[in-house]
Amino acid sequence: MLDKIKQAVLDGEMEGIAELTNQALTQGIGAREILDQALTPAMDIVGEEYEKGDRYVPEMLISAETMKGAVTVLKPLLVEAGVKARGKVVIGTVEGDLHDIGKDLVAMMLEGAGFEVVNLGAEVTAEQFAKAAKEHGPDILGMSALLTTTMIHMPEVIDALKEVDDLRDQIKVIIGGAPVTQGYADKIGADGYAPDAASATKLAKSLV
Ligand code: B12
Repeated sequence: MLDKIKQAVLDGEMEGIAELTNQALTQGIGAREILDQALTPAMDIVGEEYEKGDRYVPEMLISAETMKGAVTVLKPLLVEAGVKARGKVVIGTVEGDLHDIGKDLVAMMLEGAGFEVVNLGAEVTAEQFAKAAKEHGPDILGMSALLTTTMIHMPEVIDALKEVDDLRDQIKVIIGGAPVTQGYADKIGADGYAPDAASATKLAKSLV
């Protein structure tokens, strides 16, 4: 059963995943077991295949969606059992930028890896990022930018975090998006950069 669920995530079988997950639960397999022994290993493989170039973005999205379908079924049980999230991430695309496909992919992969994710959407101003950081108290704040004209808002967000109760000291800041580089992350004082969703998950795990 666990192998079947793992394979369904790898194959992106969105339609059947909720039923399959429910079947496993009915057979007495625990929610935690399904998460740790089927879903998480499947997404690890998806991430590895993407990094090697054996899997493309649409396939990764479909697997991430399939995983989400299973997680939706398991979530109430996991919460009941007191399984703590790996950490909390607030993520959004910066002001003036409406590209959200990559950011949503990162958000989905983070959820798949066990993080609680607050997705602020696109065109998020520095003030909105800072307000959300104060409200949700995340471990990590993630920013995405796809335009050279909008990535310049990233340091503004870092400054805004410094201005609200020294939030900058309590939160790790990670950035990404096509024009963004490790060099830019270093320049603006971010804690990390990742070129894709799979490495964003690795980065987030390493920071909490
Ligand atoms: C789809 C798209 C659009 C769609 C966006 C739809 C949407 N809802 O997102 C639409 C049509 C609306 C659009 C509009 C525009 N676009 Co556009 N768009 C693209 C396109 C083709 C694909 C972007 C994409 O989704 N890639 C797929 C995802 C999966 O990849 P990704 O975003 O890079 O994300 C990955 C990583 O970067 C990383 N990542 C992303 N975010 C984060 C965050 C964190 C924290 C981390 C760790 C990692 C991470 O992980 C992601 C997943 O692996 C790109 C070209 C390209 N090939 O990139 C142009 C592109 C980004 N657009 C461009 C431009 C110019 C525009 C417009 C200005 C066009 C115009 N004249 O109107 C407008 C701007 C609108 C605005 N204000 O934002 C240029 C940008 C040039 C530049 N250097 O500034 C590009 C590069 C095209 C080009 N070659 O000219 N666009």
